[in-house]
Amino acid sequence: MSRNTINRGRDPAIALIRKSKSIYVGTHVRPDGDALGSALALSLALETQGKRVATLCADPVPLNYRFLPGADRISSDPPGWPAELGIVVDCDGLTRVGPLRPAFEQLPHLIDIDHHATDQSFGEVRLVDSSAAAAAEIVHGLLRSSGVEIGADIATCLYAAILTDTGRFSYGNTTAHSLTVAAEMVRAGAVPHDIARRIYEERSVPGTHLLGVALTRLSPNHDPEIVSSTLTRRDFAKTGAKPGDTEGIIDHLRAIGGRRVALLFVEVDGGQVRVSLRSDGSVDVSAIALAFGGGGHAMAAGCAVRGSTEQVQDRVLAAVRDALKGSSPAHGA
Ligand SMILES: [Mn+2]
Repeated sequence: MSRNTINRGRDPAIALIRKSKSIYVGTHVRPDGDALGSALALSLALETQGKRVATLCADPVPLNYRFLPGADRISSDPPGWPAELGIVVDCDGLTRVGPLRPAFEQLPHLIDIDHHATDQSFGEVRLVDSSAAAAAEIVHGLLRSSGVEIGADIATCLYAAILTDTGRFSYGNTTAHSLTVAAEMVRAGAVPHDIARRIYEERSVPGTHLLGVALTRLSPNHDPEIVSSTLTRRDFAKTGAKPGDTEGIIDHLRAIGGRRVALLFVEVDGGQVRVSLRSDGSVDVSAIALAFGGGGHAMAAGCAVRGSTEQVQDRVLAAVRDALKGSSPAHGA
């Protein structure tokens, strides 16, 4: 979608916000930096406009994001008061809010702010722009158009969101606009070295052991263009690592040269395997994830698939091989 699409949605969004006194801001389960940064920046901004705001996420805030201004306000349960409006950020479909879905579905008005390529947009106003590197870029545009003053707290949230969704400004989604907004946030008070240290340099000892397990279990070299690794529930039990400790492991796989697709399979409770997919840009992994009920972006996507780790590996790897056959390697990548 073009920038025009989001500009068309911006005025109706501002009008809806203006007439709403109470608002639920929600984001997706297993929240990442963009989910949290976007939801918090928006919540803080709405409060400066005198709104009553609840910030909702079904899962707890991972340790490395607890420094974000307002992180302690995030709740997994809707408050006792009803809202006139719901704003959902960084969600590729309303199902992504998980158990909070009924709380948002019953609201009279809903705004969807998202940047995923697999269009599963919802709500009466949709600010969806797949050219945005992060939902935070769209939130930033909305705040700008609303005349909100962006102070250090909001700037820190938006900077953290863009930093993480662009892989520290290294993924293919990074644009001049991403960097311009980031620079503007630094001018407004975000401190790059402090934010990077808190997000990326807080890995626990059990989390580091889990990373070690993933790295020693790289897939055998049958597929020279694919690299994958698998973590089982036993690995978590043995290392003492928590589910959130898998964050960033896929980046180590992605860093292996000459591989077009990197995959991490993580066995989770309930007989499911969570699959993270990364691409060098020559193949759209969001299409693969979508075929398994997931979603994401061309270069970073995910899905949860029912079955044993072996079954899920076989099925997903077969789909990846098919996709690789139908495309050629990225130019010069
Ligand atoms: Mn995002």
